[in-house]
Amino acid sequence: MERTTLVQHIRQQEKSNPGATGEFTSLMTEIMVASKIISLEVNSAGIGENILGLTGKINVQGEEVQKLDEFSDITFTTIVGKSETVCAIASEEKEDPYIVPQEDNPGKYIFMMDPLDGSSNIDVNVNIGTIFSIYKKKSEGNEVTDEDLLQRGDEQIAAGYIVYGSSTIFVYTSGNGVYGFTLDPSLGEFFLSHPDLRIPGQGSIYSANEGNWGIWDENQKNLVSNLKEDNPSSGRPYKLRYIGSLVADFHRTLLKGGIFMYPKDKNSPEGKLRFSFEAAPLAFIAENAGGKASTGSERILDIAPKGIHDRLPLFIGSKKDVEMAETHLAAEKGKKGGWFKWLSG
Ligand code: P6P
Repeated sequence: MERTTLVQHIRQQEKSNPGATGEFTSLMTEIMVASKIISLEVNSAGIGENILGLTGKINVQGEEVQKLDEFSDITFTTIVGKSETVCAIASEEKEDPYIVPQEDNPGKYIFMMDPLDGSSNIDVNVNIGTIFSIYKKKSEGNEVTDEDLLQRGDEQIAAGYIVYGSSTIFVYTSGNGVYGFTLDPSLGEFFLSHPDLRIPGQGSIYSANEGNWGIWDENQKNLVSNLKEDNPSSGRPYKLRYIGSLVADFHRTLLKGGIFMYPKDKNSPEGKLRFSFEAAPLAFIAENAGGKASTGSERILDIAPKGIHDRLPLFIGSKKDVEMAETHLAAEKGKKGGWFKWLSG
């Protein structure tokens, strides 16, 4: 059987782009190299030198920094920073973006990343992942400005994630379909394993941290109560699946459908997840796979952040399920959401 490598696929995609210079292929190749290095570390974590555990540092998000967080951040920043394809790298782990110095021949792309999302799960061997987003520099001249760093989600050139688990899978879109590649560790090569991924129009799984029930608002509670109602004719109750690692929960949603939600709550009135490093790239992937992504009221890709660490609520997955969620969240306070109204169309 013919096996298409990730680089071959990117080159094929780039051929259909007349203005292509090959810089995008170079950048994606370097992202792939970094992901292979991290995959090796993640899969050997706990064997030999002690790469597990905490560094004792607190990142800009106020979260404890795992050694693998720091390793992943440094690996991507070093490799992508030397690729001569990007002029800035913004990381969830760092307050300020890394600006590529002139002596390193900065390129035309802006690279955004969560270098290792879900890292609190590393020590319990749960899937974790890297999420990335690529924009084009918009401002004139060499300086990187907010015009470059705070772009609307739908100005992304490409987005992707790598999930490090039982196998390492690289998923990306450059706006022309969503493709998944599985790492063959014996060859050290990613091969096309998920051609043209599409999210089912409606699913039967919801994914949320119900431990936050007590700090959710009424409409959010009504939404989840509706999903759990025993009503087989409308495909309910939905199953609950929550891994607590966004990349893993999203990857399952992409493949099986349903809805992942991280709503705002009393402790996180803006929401917990980050626009630049989580919501925008996954929303770009979800929409390119026929799905939907919103804050519960606003399309994620219509948003331009005010700061690179902005947080927001996230409802993402099957189009019908996200629309159903939006209906409930828009219901008048205290009134049940319009599940049946929604179902009857
Ligand atoms: P909670 C992991 O820390 C993370 O950023 C995402 O990967 C995950 O979806 C979310 O937080 C889990 O948050 O509050 O349910 O532990």
